[in-house]
Amino acid sequence: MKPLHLCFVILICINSYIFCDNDVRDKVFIIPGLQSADEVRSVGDDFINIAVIMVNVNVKGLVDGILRTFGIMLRSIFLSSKGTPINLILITDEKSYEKVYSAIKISIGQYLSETAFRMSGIKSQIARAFIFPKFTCQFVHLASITKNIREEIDEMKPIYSLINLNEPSVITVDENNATVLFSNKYKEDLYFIAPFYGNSFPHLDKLLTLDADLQVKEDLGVLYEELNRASEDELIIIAKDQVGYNADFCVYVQGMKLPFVKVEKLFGLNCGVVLYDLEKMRTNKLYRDHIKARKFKELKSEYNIDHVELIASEQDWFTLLLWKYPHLFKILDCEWNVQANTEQKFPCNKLPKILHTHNEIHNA
Ligand SMILES: [Mn+2]
Repeated sequence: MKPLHLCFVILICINSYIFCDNDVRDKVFIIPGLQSADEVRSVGDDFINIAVIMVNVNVKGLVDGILRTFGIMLRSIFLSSKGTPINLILITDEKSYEKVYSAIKISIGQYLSETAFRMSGIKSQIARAFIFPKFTCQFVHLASITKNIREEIDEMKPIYSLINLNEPSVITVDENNATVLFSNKYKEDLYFIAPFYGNSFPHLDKLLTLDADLQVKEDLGVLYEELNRASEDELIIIAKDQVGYNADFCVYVQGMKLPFVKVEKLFGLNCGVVLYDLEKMRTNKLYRDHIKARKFKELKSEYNIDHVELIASEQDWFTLLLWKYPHLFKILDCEWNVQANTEQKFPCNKLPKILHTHNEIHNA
């Protein structure tokens, strides 16, 4: 048999292996339909739990292109996988559910066909096709999370976001007039749920959350391992902000020399890639005390910054909590969340393991 014919036979075999069932892609959706967050269970000890919020996919202008961007991220996860099994949890709403479902099926199909048919480097592509990760998918209703924390969310909104902002606004970052277009979307419920993930997912122990505008270049099991390396008190693993959207604010608070601030040089955080130890979030008394109603307002007042407008919702709350209690956080290496904004005040100079594209769905 000529080499070309042999290649052709191999490709046919791969495809019949992958598509031997009706549609193997449907098998990833272990629980069809939307479920409540408190119903979500681990699908196996070897699986990592990854949550992505995908709501308002139909609202034009708010998140244009989110499905396309999400598809790119999903394929990048498959392509960089070395086989770590993934349980993907989509936090979504009724209107978005079917579109997100289709986007996942399409991404799996595209990945499999691209991988099988790519003619260059056939050996490695064949190897990749066979290490497509064990992959399951569950859909969670956003409202099943927010209904239990309505009071807390409503308390946070006016103090950690520009609740009255109706149009995107421009914020000057530094003396060179570098600007960030700050979206008016940060007053949405979905930007206030992260502090409560411990209680929202009572049957999960660990969770990695990803923005939809990422390009993943490393097996996410490697990142998930960080949770096992964290100390007893480190509940949340998160990278520093590289854009510098709140750089002036950091300098301002630093200048106040508040005695309870335990971080030497203040910096912001970015919630694009975050690891949560949910079990520790449920059991750590200090943390639990701080996610009670009235505590969100109290924390901001303690800094004597009631007159300062905070803009980035839960991300800014995490930042204030970090400055006071740094032992609750582990700082993730910048290579796991390289923020690709055009203007970066604190650029990461490493090759990205995750590139945070900050495209049109995410302006800051
Ligand atoms: Mn983002």
